Amino acid sequence: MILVNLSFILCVLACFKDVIVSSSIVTISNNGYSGLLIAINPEVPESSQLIDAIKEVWTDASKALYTATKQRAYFDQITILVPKFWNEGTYQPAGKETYDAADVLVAYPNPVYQDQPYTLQYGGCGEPGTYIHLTPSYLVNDSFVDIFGPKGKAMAHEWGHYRWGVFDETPTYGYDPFYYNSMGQIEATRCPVNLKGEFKVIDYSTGTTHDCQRNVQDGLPEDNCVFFPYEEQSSYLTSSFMSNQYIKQVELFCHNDKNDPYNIHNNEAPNEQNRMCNLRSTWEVILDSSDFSNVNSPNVEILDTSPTFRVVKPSSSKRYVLVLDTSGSMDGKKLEQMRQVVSIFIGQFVPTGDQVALVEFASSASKLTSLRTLTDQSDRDFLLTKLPKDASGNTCIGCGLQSALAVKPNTLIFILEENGEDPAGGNIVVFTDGEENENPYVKDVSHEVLRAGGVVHAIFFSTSASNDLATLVVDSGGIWFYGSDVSINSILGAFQTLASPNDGDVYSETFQVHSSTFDVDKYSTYNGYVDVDSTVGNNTVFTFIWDQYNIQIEVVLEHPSGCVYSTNHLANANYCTGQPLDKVDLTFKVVSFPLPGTAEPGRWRYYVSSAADRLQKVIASVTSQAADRSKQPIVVSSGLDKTDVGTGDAIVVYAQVSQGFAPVLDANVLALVQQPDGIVKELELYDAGAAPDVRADDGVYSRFFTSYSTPGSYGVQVTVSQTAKSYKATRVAGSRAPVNFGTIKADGSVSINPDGMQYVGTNDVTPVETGNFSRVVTNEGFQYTGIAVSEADDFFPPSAISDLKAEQMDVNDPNSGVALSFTAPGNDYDQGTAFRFELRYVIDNVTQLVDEFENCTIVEDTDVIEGNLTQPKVAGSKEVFLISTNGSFTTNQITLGFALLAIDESGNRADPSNVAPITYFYSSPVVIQTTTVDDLTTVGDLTTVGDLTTVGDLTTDANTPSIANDFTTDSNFTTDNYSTPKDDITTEGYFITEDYTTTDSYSTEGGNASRVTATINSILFMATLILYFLMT
Ligand SMILES: [Ca+2]
Ligand SMILES: [Ca+2]
Repeated sequence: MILVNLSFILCVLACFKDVIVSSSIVTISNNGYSGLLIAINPEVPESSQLIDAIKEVWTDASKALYTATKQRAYFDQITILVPKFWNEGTYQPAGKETYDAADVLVAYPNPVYQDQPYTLQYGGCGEPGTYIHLTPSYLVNDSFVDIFGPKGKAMAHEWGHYRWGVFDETPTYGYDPFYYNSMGQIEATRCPVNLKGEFKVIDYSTGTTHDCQRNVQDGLPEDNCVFFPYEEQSSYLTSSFMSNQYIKQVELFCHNDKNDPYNIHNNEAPNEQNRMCNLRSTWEVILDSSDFSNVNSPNVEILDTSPTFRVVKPSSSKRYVLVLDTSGSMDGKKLEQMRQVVSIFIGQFVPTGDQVALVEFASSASKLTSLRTLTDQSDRDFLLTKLPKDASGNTCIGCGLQSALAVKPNTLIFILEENGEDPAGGNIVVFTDGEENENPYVKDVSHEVLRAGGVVHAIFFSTSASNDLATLVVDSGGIWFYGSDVSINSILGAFQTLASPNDGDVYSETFQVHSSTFDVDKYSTYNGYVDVDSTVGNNTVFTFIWDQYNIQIEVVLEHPSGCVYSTNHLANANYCTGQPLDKVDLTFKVVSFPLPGTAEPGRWRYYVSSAADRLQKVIASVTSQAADRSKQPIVVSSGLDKTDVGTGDAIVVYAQVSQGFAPVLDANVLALVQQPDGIVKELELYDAGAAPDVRADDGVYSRFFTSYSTPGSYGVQVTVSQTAKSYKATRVAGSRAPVNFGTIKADGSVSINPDGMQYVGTNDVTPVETGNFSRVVTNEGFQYTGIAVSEADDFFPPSAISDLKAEQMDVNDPNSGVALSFTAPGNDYDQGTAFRFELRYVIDNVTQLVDEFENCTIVEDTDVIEGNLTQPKVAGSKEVFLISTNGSFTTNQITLGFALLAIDESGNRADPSNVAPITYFYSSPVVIQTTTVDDLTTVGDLTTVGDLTTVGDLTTDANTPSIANDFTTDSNFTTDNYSTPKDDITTEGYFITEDYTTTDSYSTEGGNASRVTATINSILFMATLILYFLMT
């Protein structure tokens, strides 16, 4: 418990990750994984004990993984990246490794998960996760073994989520912990069903358990009921790692191998694995991964699975070589725009201490400056004087790359290593507007760049990306952006993203809080505003870029209090302290207002006017840093599921909004997708748990994008702002290591795990309203390589429904029907409205819906009691259908499975939905319970039934007076120990007894005795019945 409290104290520290696309470089060959990167957050103090703990845990993990994969995989090479300020130990210099690209983060706790290991996993079945998060406390404290099992096994569980995209088989948030199996019996959600145990409610205050009650409505166990596995399982049990990894015998994954029926997948459990992977076992999904399909077959000869570890530290500064295109096509406006954005990158974005060099290329390339460390303003000013002013000639991108690597061609004295550093990990940023047309080509120099370890990024200032350069970018671990000269704010955003320190230190990160493009003519004033929130404010800069003439724009910036800063320096009674603040750069056509201190939170307004005779196109951008280290800034990161998309395929845009590790919910999240023609399409992203969004309310917002028009490169920006309801979440749905709440020992006694208590329920924390805020992030771009699409074309089917749920309307009524609920897909994936649904079902063999949907029985319109299969609602709406199940069955219950798909008006068919199985009762499973309830209405509170076995509890129940009324005329039962009624009841005459359970004892007082006896007998009788029922 001490650990928990400590966690909360430490949690004021921030930890996050900038890019949510998986940037893992883990590979597997000869059964060994290499490239695994474990990064320690900069807030974690230096600790050799922590390094040792990481090594020990992952050495164990390697062994567990080798067993779990049946000798197919282990961890061969692992790199540990320590923070750059750790300086007591001996660390090798890091190459490309960055905190943001790590597979495993070692950072202070997520306020909701505390020290529970978990994986950020928002992709579909079989898709990799974003990172595994471990806390230093988890790694170094042995006490966690009691809660999550041996750490190596817990890591193997998380690796399942992270690497192979399998999901939990235990009930995670939003999934039912108990269900009726096809025999009509209650089962705990788990895998396999042969993992045996009992259902208990834990009373942590007394350290005791009691049997679970059943709900009146559906007969399933009460809310606080927990599955307690037996500590000793059958010797056949070996699975499952995604279910109860803490059980001693669990060493493998649930599978579909009929030769081992004991550990076969449980496809009846209502868990995330069954929903997301459509009833497939975790082991099937794992074997289908590229790690194992036709490669890395089992190798029993690996005797030592211990990984080798490298411990590395990043260099203290980042290095950038800007490789700028000055070919003829850049001449004029484009060159000027490039100069503007690069001037802001150098002037504002690159953190102090980092290094920048400049190279230009056209028909050939030349170095403009060596790497220069940005120590003060003079260094930035010096670099700005070196920016190219002319453009002519051909485009030789390979020359530029070679020049980034070599001062003189062929000597390979790297610019990146001029200051004595290893070129590995240095950033080469290529800014180009065209296809290369001069030797050497990119493909001729790619190997040199890769060998040197440089990370290549590209900004394509054109309608298409150079394929070879895009490939090199991806291969080198860089990112590429696409921008149009129609509006350069996305390019500005790209430079903003590139300037991120990638080291996990959110307090040194610069955030873009506003970005907009607008026109100003001579006779009008444009006004806009920015909501600066209290989590940012340091080093806030308002920047305005204009494009016409050397006639500057006039800008008035209004503080939330009403005072102003202005480019007009004439006397004004309402100037803020510090006026004049503006820095006007006529060379680059940029006005900026670097605010002193911490910007006042609130709404800042700006007014822009121009004296030019022609329209001025103006870009406004506002950047800021965290206010102080006591308050985590709200952070947005975004990603795409791919960077290449063809005809008929959709791309998924993700954005994660968080404050520290806590998700921000109900935010207004928009993706702005810039087409090759410069037109921007707006797409709202949702966190509702409908495809493509895996989980509702986890702060990851997702949406399909299908609005392609022409082949070419598309840029993506994401803007996020609050809605009236935005708040920091109270809970997180996610892929956590299941908790050992306790076990049943071999002698039948219950062993409660006291440390499990903190993980009971949903771990709600108090919601915090965000207030007004705004953020802009610029994402990597993507290429559409399909055919041109016109308005009339319809290449896109509706999306596959991923959240179908089936429930019997009323388990007590055999004619109540099946309620189906799901989120409506659209005409094109999740856009628009589909044309109709095709709903099918099977009896018993529910996997038939997965294997051969088309051969399953169709649900006719006449079977639909409520809803209309031919009138889908608009995408994102909640759909509910009530299906008739009238018929004559001789059994008490049957198993039904449902699945459906949507069809658009062009006849495009979606893939079938997840399969929703249901046990449908013709004979109510809660009949006995109902009778019991009726009989016990005098008690008024069925939840005390279990307590009746420990009779003393009854008197503590709030509803006791209703019992008391039956027994007595007043408050005899308000005292605290019913099991020794003598003590309690002496205050009134009639119940003076020696033995409460013996009915004659009550008759000693005559009068009320018979009524009392009857009632008590009734209660005891029913309690016996219920116990009997629970035991069967
Ligand atoms: Ca989500
Ligand atoms: Ca369509």
